[in-house]
Amino acid sequence: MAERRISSIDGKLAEEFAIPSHVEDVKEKMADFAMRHTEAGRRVVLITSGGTKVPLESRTVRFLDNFSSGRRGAASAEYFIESGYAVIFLHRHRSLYPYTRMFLTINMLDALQFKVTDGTAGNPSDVVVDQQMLPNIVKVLKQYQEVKEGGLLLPIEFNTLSEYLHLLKAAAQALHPIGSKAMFYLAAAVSDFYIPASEMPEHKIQSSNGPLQLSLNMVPKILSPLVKDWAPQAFVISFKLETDESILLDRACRALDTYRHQAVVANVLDSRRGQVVVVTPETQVELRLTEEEVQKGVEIEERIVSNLTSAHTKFINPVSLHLPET
Ligand code: 9Z3
Repeated sequence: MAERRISSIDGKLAEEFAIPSHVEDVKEKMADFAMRHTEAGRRVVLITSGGTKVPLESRTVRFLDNFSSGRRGAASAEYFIESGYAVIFLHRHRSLYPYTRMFLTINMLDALQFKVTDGTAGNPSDVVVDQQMLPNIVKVLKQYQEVKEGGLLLPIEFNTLSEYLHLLKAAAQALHPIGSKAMFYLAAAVSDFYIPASEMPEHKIQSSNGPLQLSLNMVPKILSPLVKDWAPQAFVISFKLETDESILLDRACRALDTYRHQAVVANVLDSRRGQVVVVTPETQVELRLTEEEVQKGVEIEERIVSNLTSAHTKFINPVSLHLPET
């Protein structure tokens, strides 16, 4: 019965969601990355990040989108790398990116100047940075270059829901060989609804036809085959977002019950930057920043990553029960 459900999700994926042409190349890259780092003694985390775009026309003019900025995923990638992980960063095109995320609101051209020599500016080869406009730029640049040199971050982009689904499946299969050393940190805000290719108009929907009524199908729950079939030994974390706090923990527990993975990070839209609950089958741990910590620039992702990396260690090396000899 369970097997039939899994294969029907797989079938649906192949039939109703266009397969990106580069998926096999990306899968090979991810598998090589995972194997190389595992052999070097590192664990590997696959982070999904950002929202998804659901097209309304196949020659897409309009689409449905959501709020996610990708900040959770980008910040978490940095803390995982700091904790010794290698990171596959499966992110929405143009959502926030590790390290550069800190400078996104700054106009680069305002932060750069030609160097002034002999009272004259203008040697085009000498450009200097105004470090007041780019706070921490030296520290962040150093970190970024170390990460690049160590090959610790593998960025993979998606745009549409179809790309996200196929690339996540490919990632899960690519990480299968490293077993429990793999963590899945599914922070992307993925649409629950879509229009199947067979029902999508090819051309731009005409407003002259009057008001538009949309009927959307349910997106298959791919957490199910991911946990049971594609990467059954991995440590899997999903995220649950609600706007109504009173139903949040119940929904998180239900997800754990349904998919049988290791933890759900539960958060409410408005308070997500300062407060989450990490829900496992045995525990509910609230992580919350104080006002003072927020002022100091502490980020909740540091706490989330610290909690989950410890749990991952226990997952990989379960403490064996030593009974006293009689
Ligand atoms: C989350 O709950 C993430 O924490 C956020 C992060 C998307 C809220 P930002 O990108 O926000 O930093 O702006 N992600 C999962 C949200 C989600 O759609 N989950 C689904 C659900 O709740 C299923 S996994 O049903």
